[in-house]
Amino acid sequence: MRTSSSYQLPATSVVALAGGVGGAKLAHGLQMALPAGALTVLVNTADDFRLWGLYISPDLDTVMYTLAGVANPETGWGVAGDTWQAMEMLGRYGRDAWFRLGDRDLATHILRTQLLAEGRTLSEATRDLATSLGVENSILPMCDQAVQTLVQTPDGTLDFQDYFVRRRHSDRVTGITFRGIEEATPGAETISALDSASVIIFCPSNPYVSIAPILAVPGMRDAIARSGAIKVAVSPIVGGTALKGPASDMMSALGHEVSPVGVAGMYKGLVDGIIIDELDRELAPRIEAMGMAVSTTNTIMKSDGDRVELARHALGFCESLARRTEVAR
Ligand code: FO1
Repeated sequence: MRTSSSYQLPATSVVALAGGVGGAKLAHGLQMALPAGALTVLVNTADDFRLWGLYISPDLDTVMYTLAGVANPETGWGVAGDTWQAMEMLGRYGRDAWFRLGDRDLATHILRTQLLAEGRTLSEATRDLATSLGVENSILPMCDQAVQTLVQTPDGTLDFQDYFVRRRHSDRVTGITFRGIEEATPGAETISALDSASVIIFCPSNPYVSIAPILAVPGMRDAIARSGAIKVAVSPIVGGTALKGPASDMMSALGHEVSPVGVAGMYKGLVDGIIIDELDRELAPRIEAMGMAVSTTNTIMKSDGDRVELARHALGFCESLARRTEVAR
């Protein structure tokens, strides 16, 4: 869905940092609110892994399918109307198909794996796939090098999808590391998008396993800090819990307050402001005391209308912060 009355910030070019379903929903809202081509979504790839010989990039695909309008509306990941015959056949071969890959989704993994085997970078393969699906905005992996999130638990260190999907994120998390991050580097397109951005939005994605890996790519924090863009985060924590996934469990296990105040603390120094849900309105003064501007609105995205409303609100908040900065000069 693209609305005809696109919100226009002057000279807008927007970078959204995203991972997972919440991030993809706001990226979709931004796509609907902005002119085609104005948005770059910078996506976590530390969830990527190989399965059945295929290179799977769950967050890139969730963003790509969502922007292409083909995401499964029930799960948020995978393709709408997909079938599961390949998984059923793997079951007949006696294999544990714990990570559910739909038949159409499998085509994406087959083609991406082939493109990478031919020597294309992950950025190039992503552009090829997204363009074919009709996506008019840029989707960029956080880097082209292999980085893997490892989750430390009392039962030992787990690969991310083992922790997240196979074990249903039920283990207590004692630490998170990103294997290979030292060798990672932001791509030239990422640096150029951040340099020329007027707005950078941290989507309501898990701060530990979606946004933190992006920020951990050497040079990324500096590139964001150097950018003249207005930077705003949207809290993924509403009313003391995460809308989806293990973010709130991770926050309490890792010693952060499970609230937008805890989220603000994690992004302090990186963003100019944070959007929190109306339900958390009373927490605004505590965040403002940290030197961060706060705006409240409905952040729960149940419909396409909610996505575009939140995107417009975020862009409007950025515009008001830009005006405030102008006045202060
Ligand atoms: N999440 C699940 O909870 N179960 C699955 O079987 C599953 C399969 C899957 C297949 C392709 C894909 O792109 C994503 C998939 N996800 C699945 C979601 C995904 O693993 C997580 O949401 C992210 O890694 C966390 O951002």
